[in-house]
Amino acid sequence: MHNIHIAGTGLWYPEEKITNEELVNTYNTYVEKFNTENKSKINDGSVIPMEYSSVEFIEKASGIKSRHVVDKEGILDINRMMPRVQNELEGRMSAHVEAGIKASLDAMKQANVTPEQIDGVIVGTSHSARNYPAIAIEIQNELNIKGYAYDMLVGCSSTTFAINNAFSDIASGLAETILVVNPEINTPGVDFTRRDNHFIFGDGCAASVIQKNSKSQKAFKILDRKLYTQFSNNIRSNFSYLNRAAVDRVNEDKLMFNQNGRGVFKDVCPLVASLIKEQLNKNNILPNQISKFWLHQANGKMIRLITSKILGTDDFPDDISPMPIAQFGNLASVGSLFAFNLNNDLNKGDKGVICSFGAGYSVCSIIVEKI
Ligand code: CO8
Repeated sequence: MHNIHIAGTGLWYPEEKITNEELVNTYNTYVEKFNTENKSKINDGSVIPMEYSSVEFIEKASGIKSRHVVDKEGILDINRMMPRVQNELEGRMSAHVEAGIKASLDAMKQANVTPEQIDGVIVGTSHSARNYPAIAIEIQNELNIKGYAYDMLVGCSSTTFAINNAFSDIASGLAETILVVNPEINTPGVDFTRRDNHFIFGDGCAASVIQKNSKSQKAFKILDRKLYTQFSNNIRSNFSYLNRAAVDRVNEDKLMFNQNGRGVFKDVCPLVASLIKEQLNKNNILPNQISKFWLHQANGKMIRLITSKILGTDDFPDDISPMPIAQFGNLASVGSLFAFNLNNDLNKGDKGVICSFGAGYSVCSIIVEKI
């Protein structure tokens, strides 16, 4: 039997925050400008008028009320509609590394570990900031950690898949303590001129220390992991190094995040609920013995629906499945870890499920127990 723990977790998010009102106000001003500038083409039918967004729609459809972002001014500037960020050039620290270090220091403090005790660093994220050198190696270098480091990409399941890799490395004897870091600087990839996408994502980063025989007060034992993938184009980014040489070159904006939100909702809710139910069953745990479901934060309705399918009832308190999505929006792969970090004050023996799901499709569910 392995005693492998989530010894501590840490978060970082930008101070700047955009409310739905601010976002919709900018978007609707942009729409008004577009429709005015294209009035004659709209009238002769050659251009389709843009439609207005609304605060009511956003809150009802997603449960999102605000999101923290790396650059509020750039996103709300109707002549820009995107954050101002810098290229990942040598000579200055990567924004992903900076975010990663802040979350890591928080996690290491909670786990009560020093850099010398860490054997490796795994970065899991839905977006690679660059192809190489790995962001994880830069973090390893900045924190003076020995051993090895690498990056991995599994869409919105990158955080839990990375925790899973850390567990496997420890279980196989390769390491005793691994730092998992998950920067999710999403807003540079969002097309804020698209009504169906402009409200979804925020920026943030989480880190966790996965350790054999942790003595940390905050430690949770990892009881079981379940991983599942199934190919789908319903959440897709075609942005790639191939783009510059492509003979069928298209506008970069069209290559960024794209999704069929309805399709994702329909496919993923039953899939995740049945995977978690199977996993609990295999571990002889009843759904009502789970104190918390820390689920991927893509949509409030989705979180409630999945929880009700697992519990077999609609009648459960909201705090069983915490929803930091209201404040942070969709944080891609770190949503479930934000939910975990902000709501894990449990008693010894209490059990919970950390589960991410998203692009791929990819799902990773981890059952934990407070020690
Ligand atoms: N304001 C007003 N009306 C709107 C708006 C808006 N902003 N947007 C759409 N509408 C309209 C539509 O046009 C539509 O009108 P009509 O009925 O006349 O056609 C109507 O409202 C309903 O639209 P939808 O069917 O699209 O609305 P939904 O109720 O389905 O809600 C959601 C849309 C919120 C997107 C919902 O479908 C959802 O959350 N689905 C799940 C999506 C999901 O889980 N995605 C995972 C993504 S995260 C991930 O995997 C990692 C990706 C990597 C990160 C990328 C960062 C850039």
